[in-house]
Amino acid sequence: MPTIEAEPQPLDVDLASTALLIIDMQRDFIEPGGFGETLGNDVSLLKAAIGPCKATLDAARGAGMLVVHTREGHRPDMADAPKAKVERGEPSARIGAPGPMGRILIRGEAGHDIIAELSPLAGEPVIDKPGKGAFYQTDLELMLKNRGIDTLLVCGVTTEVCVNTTVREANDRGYRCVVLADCCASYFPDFHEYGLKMIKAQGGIFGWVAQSDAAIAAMAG
Ligand code: C5J
Repeated sequence: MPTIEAEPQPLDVDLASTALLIIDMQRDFIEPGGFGETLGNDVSLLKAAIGPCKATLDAARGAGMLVVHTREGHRPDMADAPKAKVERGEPSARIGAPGPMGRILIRGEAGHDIIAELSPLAGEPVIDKPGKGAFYQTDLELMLKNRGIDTLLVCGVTTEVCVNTTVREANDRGYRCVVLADCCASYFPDFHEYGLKMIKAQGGIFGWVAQSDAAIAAMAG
């Protein structure tokens, strides 16, 4: 069984029961004109995660692993968007408002798409989630259970928001999560750093943290 060099300690992984989970690598967060930028963020800071994510995705596909993608967003009628979430930010640039990539954070709009570099292949599940956590109001847990998955390699954006929320949800459900540090990014570099520290502290209270190279080596081996 391959071992991933990780912190706080190396972890043995059975690839047949391990999935790659790629969180919200969407145009709305990563490209100018989307939700991330309307909130006042420098979206260029997220670009560093794209190359490592792509290399990890290629390795997972090569190893025949389950790959699951998520997208944060809402129905066009916004019936699934809580008022408290919609009310944040400048009124002209809130969720549902028109932007250069279509309505902000709305399913079916260009901004909601996963970036071209990480486009899902046919057969790879895409989970549309209304919240920050990928387990909230989705069928992710059922899918993982039906596939016998007990370990998740987690990539995506942003580290301290949707990645951390999902890892905490997964940890409480009994999944072993290995967060791939260079496959994640934040608009706030210090939040990225501390988001990862929070996961691996206290003996790995929420999970493990590794670099993509270590995961790729385990997938290849
Ligand atoms: C945010 C996310 N940051 N995918 N969403 O609002 O992390």
